[in-house]
Amino acid sequence: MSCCCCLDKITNPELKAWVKEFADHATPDKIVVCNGSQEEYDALAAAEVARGAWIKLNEEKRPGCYLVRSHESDVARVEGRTYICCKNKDDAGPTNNWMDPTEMKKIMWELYKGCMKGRTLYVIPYSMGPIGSPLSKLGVELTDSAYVVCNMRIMTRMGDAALDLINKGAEYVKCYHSVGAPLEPGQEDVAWPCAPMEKKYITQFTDPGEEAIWSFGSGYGGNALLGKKCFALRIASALAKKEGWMAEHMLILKLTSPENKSYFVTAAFPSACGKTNLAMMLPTLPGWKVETCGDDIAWIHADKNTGKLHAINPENGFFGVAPGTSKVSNPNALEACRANTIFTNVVLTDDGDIWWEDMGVPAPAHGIDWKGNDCYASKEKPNKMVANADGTGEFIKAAHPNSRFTAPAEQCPVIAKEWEDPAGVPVDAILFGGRRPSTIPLVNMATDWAHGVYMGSAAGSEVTAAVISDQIGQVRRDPMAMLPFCGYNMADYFGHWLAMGEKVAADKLPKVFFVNWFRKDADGNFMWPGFGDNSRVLKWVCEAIEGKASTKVTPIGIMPTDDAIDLAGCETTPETLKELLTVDVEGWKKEVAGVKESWEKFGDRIPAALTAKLAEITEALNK
Ligand code: OXD
Ligand code: MN
Repeated sequence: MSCCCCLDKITNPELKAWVKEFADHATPDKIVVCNGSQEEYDALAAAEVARGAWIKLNEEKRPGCYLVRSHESDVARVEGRTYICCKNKDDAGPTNNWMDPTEMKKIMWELYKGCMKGRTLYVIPYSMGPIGSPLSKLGVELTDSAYVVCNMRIMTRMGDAALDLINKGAEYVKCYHSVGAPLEPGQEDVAWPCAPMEKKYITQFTDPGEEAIWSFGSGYGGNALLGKKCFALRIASALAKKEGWMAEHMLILKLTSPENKSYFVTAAFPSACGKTNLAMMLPTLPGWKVETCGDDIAWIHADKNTGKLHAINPENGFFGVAPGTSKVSNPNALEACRANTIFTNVVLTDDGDIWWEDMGVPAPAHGIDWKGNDCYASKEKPNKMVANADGTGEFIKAAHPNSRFTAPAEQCPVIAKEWEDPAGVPVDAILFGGRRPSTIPLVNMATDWAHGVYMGSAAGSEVTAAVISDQIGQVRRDPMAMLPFCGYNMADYFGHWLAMGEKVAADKLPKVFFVNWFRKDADGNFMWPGFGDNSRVLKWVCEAIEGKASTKVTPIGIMPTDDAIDLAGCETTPETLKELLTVDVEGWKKEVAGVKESWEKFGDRIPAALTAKLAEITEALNK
């Protein structure tokens, strides 16, 4: 191994020893300690282009942008291979895969043996949250993937500044990552190396003082960019429980009224419910403005100065789902990825640009799909692609449904000036939501914090025919949108939410709301226009925060009166709005029974305050 002199940059002896120990085991050809510079990023990208793994996009149309195609088997997070490892199985809870930490370490250490042969070991020091903020946390990821280095540079504050803090003795979380594809001498590398599914492991060790992430076999997104889901949610949620704060799967937005009063709102929605769109929304209500602080993760603390809950976005970029991001749904996201962006698994056009389904622009006459095959604009529908050169035949998904753009947050045209405030932003409202074609009204406010926690614990999304046909209409519960991301027993997590309510005076706690943009009528059409028109709901949320909203008390919470949502200039009729704001008592009885059933697997670990809330709502519905 050529042990490069840049290891000298590591003056923290414990970090140096840890890197050396792993290098001796994984046997890379060389070690590079990443400094996080543009030059370093450019050189890595150029080397990936030179070996044919990445494609440099048209410099005029997409300056500083690259297209990468993953292996066909390595396209998403692998929840079935994701583990929470702690000594006591019950602490991981019934919603997480669990293995004994010693056993898992044995399996994975064996996998790591020689796994970096023929490759470079990159040492990535990084900060989740602004460098030096008391709310930020540090990590070091050891990886053999240049794709990971470049994505981590966009998604985190990576390089010398983070290393400096660690060299001075700051705590950090140790993260191993390998694509799990050693190269024998003379063997040519493939474009996207990875290991077969049965060898992939995404492991979080969560016992106090033992926090670590070991990832093997996948190079994609949340499996490999370890600062994101593994650290900022799974490890962070476990740390947060211990230390008295919260790590949540939430966007953070700043909303400013025509009177120039600003509010900060966080929102937790499961995947495919439009978090990034809401975070960057262009309000249709005149005079209202939405700015973005974050689109995926919020770390929330009780602030000593303001006495309120404050949120920071620990990330530095957006790892957004490409298909569906369009000039209509999210022009700000499109602008954010106009330059300096890594695109993964989208379509390459003949002029060196990119395309995906529902981008709001017609499909190119010819392109290369995410698998590297030719694809053509459909004759039948201009916004679809087919495999036949004459434009006939079945539509294909030319961009993978989970194709992504990795873009720097600062490039978002509506990034809020407070987004990097080291003290975070004061949270005025928390929204929960999901894709619910029936029953759940447009908006509903919790009567108190415990009711808000109940609302979050009941969150879920209805499975549509397009996804899994034998579960149509069924609700998949995804409490607080954290089902795949909570690093410990979810019943204890509900308890922690309740405890956080004690840290702040009742009048300083954020108000909690449940929203549903996805109600459908009997013909299956959406009843609410969504997107920029969601500003109408946000306006009512602000009025409710001010205590000035027109409200009615219902068995399920506090709702707008039929005329309380501003419909000026909106296509929705007052009759439809009335329907969207009606409590379907029979539907709600089933809903509450569904929540109760979803708690059964936690046994008596569900906090009494939540059981009491459920009983209270059931009683009110039965009256
Ligand atoms: C994400 C997810 O990638 O939630 O943000 O899956
Ligand atoms: Mn997410």
